[in-house]
This record gives sequence, structure tokens and C-alpha cells, in this order.
Amino acid sequence: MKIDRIEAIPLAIPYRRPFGFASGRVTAADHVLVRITTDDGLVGHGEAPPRPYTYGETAASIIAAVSDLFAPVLVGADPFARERIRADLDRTVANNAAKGAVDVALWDLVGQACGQPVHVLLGHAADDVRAAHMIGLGTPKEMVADAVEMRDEHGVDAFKIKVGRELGVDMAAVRALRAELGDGVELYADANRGWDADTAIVASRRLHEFGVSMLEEPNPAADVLGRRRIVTASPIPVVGDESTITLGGVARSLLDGDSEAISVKVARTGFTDSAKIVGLCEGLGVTTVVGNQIDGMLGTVASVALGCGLRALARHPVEVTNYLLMTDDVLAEPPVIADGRLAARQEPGLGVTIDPDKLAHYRVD
Ligand code: MUC
Ligand code: MG
Repeated sequence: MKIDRIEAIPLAIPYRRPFGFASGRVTAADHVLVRITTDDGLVGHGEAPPRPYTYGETAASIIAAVSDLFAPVLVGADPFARERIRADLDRTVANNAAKGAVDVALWDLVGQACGQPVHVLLGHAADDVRAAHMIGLGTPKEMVADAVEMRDEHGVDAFKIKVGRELGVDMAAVRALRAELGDGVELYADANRGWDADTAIVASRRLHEFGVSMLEEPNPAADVLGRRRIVTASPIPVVGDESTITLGGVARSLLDGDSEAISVKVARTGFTDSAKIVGLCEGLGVTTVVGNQIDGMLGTVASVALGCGLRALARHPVEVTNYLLMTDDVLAEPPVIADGRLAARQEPGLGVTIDPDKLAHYRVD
């Protein structure tokens, strides 16, 4: 089996409402659908969400990387040879989401060729995962309403609260969420580098009092000594996300004492490097959680496959709800979150079908 063709298709799908966080704001899904076709007619898919505030990538840069830099090394390659392909792709630095989408599409092809779903190929730790919902920035009232909708409509009982603003505003939101949701739900927080070290240390203590279990990216990790002071002073673990976007980056962050747990995202490390990161962390006794790159439906299906594939990830809630922000998407069958859980697809590969009418409607090339 050889790769015949690789396409990078820009999409534009409106949101029901904007999603805000300390480092940026998303108002529409301008994702890039990566489609790889083989000489025997299999078609694999991956989704690259452009996140300039995190990786410096835009839809245009992702399309250029896939079409101009990656396609020449991919065409003619065997999709099973993911390590060789990755070595070729890594001659280009960065472009994390573009590389992640290519890797996901390759695993989709491999799964289809083997007649096995991706989560089974990864290790089949579970058939479904608990869902976590990411609550975007807003007034305390808006944030509570968002959480209540997720709890009441989908049974979700784990929430990542976006913080990183003025402390009083953030703590009012956390207090309101805990009061409304009760002690039984899991709350953790993500500041997306919005605080300085002193603020983050105060915040970590107050978050702990509200029973918040983890604090993601409290400040810029490049403020090295400030980050170390936070890790030392915080009563709750500091999670690396945008400061830990590669296997080597995770190793460096853990060894330097910048992070104590790691958010793993299929959108940036695909399945291949995500599994390597999880293995590294497992060996070190470091918790890993599946994060969300504000993914669409395809990225969500991939995140669930990763979470169900590896036991270290299956233990924790997986961030899967962001696709619900979108008014629509190009998958023929949307994911379904029921009783707070999301199941892995049982069909070979990712088990997704692209709806041709929706694709024609939402593609903007
Ligand atoms: C998250 O976990 O930080 C927001 C920015 C980004 O890169 O990912 C999202 C969610
Ligand atoms: Mg984060």
C-alpha cells in the first residue's frame, strides 16, 4: 500500500458562541481537513485546528506545510512506515498541528488496512472514557450556565475551568461553579499563561480551597524561576500543556521541575508521539490527561481513541466537548456524549465518514 495523494482542505464552520481563554478567543472553526488517499483506494483523515496563540500556525501555514513540505515526502510512502515518515517530516521544525493531523490520518489508514479500530491498535485499555468539559471565560453566571447545560444534557461531571484573568473575577467564577455543581464533581483549572508567578501562587492556594485538583499553565514556562516557584509553592499539581508540546519538551519540562502532570493532545502529537509521551510519563509516575485543542468532531473522535487506547489516559476524564460549540461539522455521524461518557468507535481506523454535502458546503478553498 502506498500513498497516492494528500490534500489539505480549509473549512469554515460557524460557532454557536465564542470560546475565550487567557491567551486567545475562538469564534469559528477554521480547521484544515487533511485527507490521505492510497493507491488501493483507502482514505484516511486528520483534523488540524490552527492555534496561532499556541503554535504560531494558521490555516494558510498548515495548508502550505502539508502541500509544499510534507506531500513530496508522503506521496509514494507506505502508511505503515510512520517512524520513517515522521523522520522526514521532522526535517521541518514545528508545524505541530499540521504534523499531528498527518499522523492521525496515517493511523486511520493503518486501522482500515488492518480491519481494526485505532484504540484497539493502541492497546484497547477501555471501550469508553469519562468526558470532561472545558468552561470558557465569561461572567460567573455564564460559566455556571455552561457547566449546568453540560451536566444536565450530557451527564458531564468533570470540568476544566478557564482562568488567568484578574484573580477576583476568576475566583468568583470558581466559587460559583463549586456552589452550583457541588462537591461531587471534579474541577481543575487552566490559566493559559495568564498570570505572573506571584498571582499564580496565591491562586493555587485559593483553588485548592475550592477543591480544584490541578492547575494548567499558570504562567509562561519561559519565566523559568517564576514557574519553579509556583511548582514548589502550589498545593495542587501544575500541568504542562502549551509548554510541553513535544516528547523532548515534556522530558525537559519534567526534569527542570516546570510541570508535574502533562496534558496530551492528539492535535499536536498525533497518536504516535502522544503514545511516546504517555509512556515516558508512565515510567516516571507522572499523570497524563487527554486535552482538547478546541477540536472539531474528527479531533474529538481521535482524542477518544487515544484515551481508550492507553490505560494511563483511560483513568482520567478526557476533554471532548468543544465540538459542541460548533453549529455543524463535516462528519456524517457526530460523537454522542451520554451519561458523561463517550465511546470509542468500533469500525476500522477512526471509524469516520465525511459527509460529502457538508464538506462541499463548508470548504473554503
Ligand atoms: C487548552 O487546554 O489550553 C486553548 C488554547 C489552546 O492551545 O488549547 C486550548 C485549550
Ligand atoms: Mg491548556
